[in-house]
Amino acid sequence: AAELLAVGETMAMVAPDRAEPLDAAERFRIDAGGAESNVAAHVAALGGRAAWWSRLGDDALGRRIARQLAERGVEMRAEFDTEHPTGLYVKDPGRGVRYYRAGSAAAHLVPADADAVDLAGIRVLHVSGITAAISASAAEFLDRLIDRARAAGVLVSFDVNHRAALWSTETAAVALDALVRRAHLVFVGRDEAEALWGTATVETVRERFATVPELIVKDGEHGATGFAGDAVEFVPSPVIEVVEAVGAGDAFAGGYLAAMLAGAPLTDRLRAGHARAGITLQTTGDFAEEAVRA
Ligand code: KDG
Repeated sequence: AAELLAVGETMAMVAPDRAEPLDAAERFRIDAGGAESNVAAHVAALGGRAAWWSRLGDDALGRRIARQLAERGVEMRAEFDTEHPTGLYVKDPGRGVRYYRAGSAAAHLVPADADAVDLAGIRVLHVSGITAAISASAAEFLDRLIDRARAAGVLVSFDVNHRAALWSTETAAVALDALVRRAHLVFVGRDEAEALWGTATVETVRERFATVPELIVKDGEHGATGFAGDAVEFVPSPVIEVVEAVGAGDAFAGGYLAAMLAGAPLTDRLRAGHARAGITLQTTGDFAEEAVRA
């Protein structure tokens, strides 16, 4: 049975096979793309027991996502919505991403849905700030789910995942700050924190969120710092030739969480995060099983 449950929207991701602009690319893949399900897939790939819950459209893209995640060893708990579609996102390497997700099945999540999420036996609930950004009702759903997890003694893992295309920085800063403070384990980028809260250094991020039991501040190619209670560990990033970076944060979280579930100490969790991110940085996709592409 699953120990980790990831909850959040997964879309169909369209990405060029190679890191070339969308308007010129000829070959594409359609894969499951969602920050939280990516984390679950990485945990499963590393031998952890991971499940994923969200709502998909009852359409071909939704069924494709369900199949792909199951093939990656993720326990599929998603439900299908017969009225609203699966969202879509398209990668334009070097230029960012385009979302086609307004009104998606996941955007229609409501607070009562949180009561239907089965937390029995779950040690870690992994969620992200994206759910708070996709719709007001999904944000309320997320709040209620976190409340339930906390009440049940489930560790809440939260990746800030600020997506500037989905909401204003001002709105995001307030909402994401509150979510960080309610999590037990938080992943945040140093640059992301600076954009949201003006905390320019890794240390000022820790000062702002001093009450978070375990805070991981990732600083791109420099490295990641883990603050766990009074312990502080810094692990430099491996040197990687980056093909496309979207999805690397999820890979880091997946590596970290898999190591945590296996009982590894802080330094080893950070190392596992970097190792996993390094693989994903070498592909245009969101998820990679191993370093495969040149
Ligand atoms: O971290 C990768 C995600 O950004 C990608 O999978 C799409 O979930 C996604 C989102 O909302 O951006």
